[in-house]
Amino acid sequence: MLNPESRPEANTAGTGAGAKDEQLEHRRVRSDGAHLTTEQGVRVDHTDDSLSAGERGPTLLEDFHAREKITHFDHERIPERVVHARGAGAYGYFQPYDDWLAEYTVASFLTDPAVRTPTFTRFSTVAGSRGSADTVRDVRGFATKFYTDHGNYDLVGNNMPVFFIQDGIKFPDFVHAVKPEPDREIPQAQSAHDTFWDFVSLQPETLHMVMWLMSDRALPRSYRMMQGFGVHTFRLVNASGQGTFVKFHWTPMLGTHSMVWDEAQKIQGKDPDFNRRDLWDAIAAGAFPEYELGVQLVPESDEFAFDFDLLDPTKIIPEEDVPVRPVGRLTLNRNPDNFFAETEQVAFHTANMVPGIDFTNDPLLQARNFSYLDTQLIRLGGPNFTHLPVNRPVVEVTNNQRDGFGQSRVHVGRSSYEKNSVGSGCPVVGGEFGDVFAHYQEKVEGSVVRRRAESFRDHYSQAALFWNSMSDVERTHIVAAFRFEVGKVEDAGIRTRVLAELTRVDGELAERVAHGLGRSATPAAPASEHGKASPALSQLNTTFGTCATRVVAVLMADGVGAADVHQLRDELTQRDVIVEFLAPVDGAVRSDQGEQVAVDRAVNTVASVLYDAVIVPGGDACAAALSGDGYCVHFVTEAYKHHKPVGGFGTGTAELLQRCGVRYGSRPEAPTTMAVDDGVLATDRTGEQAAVEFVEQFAAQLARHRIWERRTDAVPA
Ligand code: HDD
Repeated sequence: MLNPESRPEANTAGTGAGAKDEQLEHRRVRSDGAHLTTEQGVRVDHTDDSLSAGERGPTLLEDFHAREKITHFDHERIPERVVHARGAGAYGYFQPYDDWLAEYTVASFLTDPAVRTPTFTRFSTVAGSRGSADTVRDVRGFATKFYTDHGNYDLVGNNMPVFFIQDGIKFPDFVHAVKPEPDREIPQAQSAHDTFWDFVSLQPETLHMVMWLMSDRALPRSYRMMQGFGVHTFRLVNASGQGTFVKFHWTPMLGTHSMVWDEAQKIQGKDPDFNRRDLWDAIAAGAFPEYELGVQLVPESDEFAFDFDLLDPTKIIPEEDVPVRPVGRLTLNRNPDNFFAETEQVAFHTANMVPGIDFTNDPLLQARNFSYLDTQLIRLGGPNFTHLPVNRPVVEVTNNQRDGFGQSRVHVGRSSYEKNSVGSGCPVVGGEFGDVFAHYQEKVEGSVVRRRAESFRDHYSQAALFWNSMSDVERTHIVAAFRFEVGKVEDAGIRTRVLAELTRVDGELAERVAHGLGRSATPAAPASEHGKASPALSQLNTTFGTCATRVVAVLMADGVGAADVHQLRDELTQRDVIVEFLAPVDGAVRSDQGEQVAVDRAVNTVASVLYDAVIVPGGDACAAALSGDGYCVHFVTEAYKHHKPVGGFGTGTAELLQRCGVRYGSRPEAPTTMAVDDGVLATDRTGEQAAVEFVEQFAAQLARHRIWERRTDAVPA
């Protein structure tokens, strides 16, 4: 339960924020109190038995109801997205903080703080199919459709700021390599296989992105706790037609946090819908996810001021060189009504642009501008997918495009061409820049060539920059990820080539990976020894400080101190922490005073990997019962192994934590005073004041997300 006072109102009116919701209301169909009819609106008397000649005879063709019902069912599926098939979406709104960006763009949805623009955002994994698990090692999609007053604008980004390839013509090759191998169709939603690493080893341009993929960024704790990036350099255009290069960044207000790999793998079995459920539940509980939009701006005069090409999507602009300036905030405040109608049918397109934003010649972006429209034609069955409720702009659509499968507009009048006189010359073409989209007038000249620019050739410097910028713990995770992934590669030649490429990024990285593979790294000088780092790239340098919406398990059994657990829950809920009471069986446990304490779930229906922290309450009988329950002991040990805060509150809990292998700093036994060490907090005190002090300290640990410095290699879970 969240603290009700901190819940913002859903869909509170603001300029335009409710416009999409109002539009959708006209398309919502509710069955409450309705009669069952055919698609023709004819009421049906019976739907459980087919019409047949005699009770045991053949089914009759004239049973139009059965035929229609089965036919419709037979056609229910549409092709899944060729990439990003697995996803979850939510409606919301975007609101700028102020108007400072108006100097650079005429896009009022980015510059007018009075305007709340309705949005739909879809998060996704990339490689897996629609039914694959959420917590795989993968890039996450972060695509937002802004239903602006000037038409739809789509920012189709990822949670990593670079991409695997530089030119879209290689996208089919890349996707074929990462998808399940075509003969056996395995592995599902994994990059840990030969074809992916074969591609990587032969295409050094992938290396920078591969560093991100092997990092904790590929294992977000929640869609609510990951960054987003537009990736490409785009262009803002102001009222005088002047362009400025721009990179878009989304920063989650809850901080950027990840899981550990072991945990992510286990969640794939315990709750394959983990991230989807997390998003839905948070929005349903009123804990609306929020992200700040920021921009890095580069004047056109500085186009060549960097040691990389701004048009190269495998490069970042270090934030230390060009700071990210805040623009406004996205709030996701409404779950869709129907997954298929909205989340599945939403159609994003990088070329959905509005006045004030424009493209650059990034060759990856140029290909995307073709691919997204093309893919919707097969996925959604024809050119009228823009009429689908989730895809419709909130502004009027008037043009001379006509007919096609699923045409839902009834165009009135005789003219469907431009210019016309019979339709009074309508729809009228043109208007002031800002109201109309006019392509940016960039001067372009050159010979027709099929050749990569020299400025795109350095594939190692920023891969090394990323490695240099990581903390020790992040480096350890990256090395472990490479060992896991390349360790799954069967072809020895591919392993050798990957190690050779890593050597060119950083010698220490290559050596540590090679060691895990039982090899020695091929000696070669790193291609880049600039020694530079960008501190902003380390997740440990992102924002910490809130424990809101973290989920804490309180394990309990008969004999628990009822007043204590309720007090703990109240104190944590005040901080917007979600608390669940778990016990060996569902229903209720009997407290030390003989009263019933309601249990939220039986512990065997969940697992520690689904929680951010665990608390074991006393007294002695409860602690003893939990000590004797293997599932409960494993729960605590595993949470401890995964660097989560662990708490013991009340008598007997120090012994219980010891039984679970929980160490207190360098000591095996937890002391009974109220002190925290290594993310473990234990006390044998009880009562109201003790609970207040305990939660104060425990919440601070929770806000750290994970106790990364805790050594857990030897923990057997
Ligand atoms: Fe893409 C989907 C993000 C490169 C072709 N892409 C898709 C989605 C996201 C991205 C978030 C899911 C949208 C949704 O939720 O419906 N894609 C990216 C990013 C890229 C990128 C950040 C590099 C910077 N994509 C990329 C290239 C191509 C595509 C180079 C093709 C040349 N992407 C597609 C697609 C998809 C898609 C095939 C599949 C389903 C869809 O578009 O609607 O057209």
